[in-house]
Amino acid sequence: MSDRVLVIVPTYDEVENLEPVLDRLRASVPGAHALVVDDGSPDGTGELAEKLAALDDRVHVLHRTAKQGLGQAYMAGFRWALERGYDVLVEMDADGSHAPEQLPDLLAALRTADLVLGSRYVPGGAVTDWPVHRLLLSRAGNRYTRWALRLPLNDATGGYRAVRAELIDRLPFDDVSSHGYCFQVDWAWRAVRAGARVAEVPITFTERTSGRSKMSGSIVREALVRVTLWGLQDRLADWLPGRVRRPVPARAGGREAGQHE
Ligand SMILES: Nc1nc2c(ncn2[C@@H]2O[C@H](COP(=O)(O)OP(=O)(O)OP(=O)(O)O)[C@@H](O)[C@H]2O)c(=O)[nH]1
Ligand SMILES: [Mg+2]
Repeated sequence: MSDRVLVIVPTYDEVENLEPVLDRLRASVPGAHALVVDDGSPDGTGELAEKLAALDDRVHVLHRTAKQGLGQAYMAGFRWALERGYDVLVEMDADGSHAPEQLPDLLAALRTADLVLGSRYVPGGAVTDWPVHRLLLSRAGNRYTRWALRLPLNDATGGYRAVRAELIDRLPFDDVSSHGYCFQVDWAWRAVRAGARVAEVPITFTERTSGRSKMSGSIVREALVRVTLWGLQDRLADWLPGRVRRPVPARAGGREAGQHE
């Protein structure tokens, strides 16, 4: 593939995980570049990223001063990539949960799609080492999201994705304020409503073996509250067309295309 691929890796306290994941990425897709977006990790992840970047010109680092959440980190990474003319952007966690060895599958599917989601919940997808309550939370969260937003995706909260830069360029990101993995739902929905071709390919998600999870009650609450409000607002827009603004515009050519934006 001659596309210029940038893998965006957000980090907060991932000093033990970063180098192995970049090594695996280099072995799996040697032509890809990586951008580490570090939010001033106290454990020195940012300094380590600088050292790795000095040794390999395919590795880049974007430092941010404070921990502002996954959404802000990815949006900064997207801007960085668009300014530099990358063709394909990839989201990948630094903790080893997203196997770089499966990136070729995502990139292959991107030949006929604008956005490819690595999915735990399509046939062939899997989650290893998660306690039952975590798996239930994730599965229920995805079922609820699918129903509330009428979003035809099985794993809208997942964070292993490949996307064409053109799609990112045309999606409105200015009003995105989600912080945690709600950000993933937010922009997947925008992509579907924009009429993008979205594909899901199976991935095996592996729980981190080092470092601490940044998942928290407030991240789950953010997703639950926002998805519920968006779903209600979207249905109100069905019932009161022209009076209620959709949270995300309806698909171009759809019922209310262009009406509210
Ligand atoms: N730059 C930046 N990265 C973050 C922030 N929060 C999380 N990350 C990174 O985002 C990725 C996903 O975060 P995790 O803590 O693994 O969250 P998770 O995958 O939902 O939770 P686990 O399944 O428990 O690992 C990791 O690479 C984190 O280091 C943040 O505020 N800023
Ligand atoms: Mg993780």
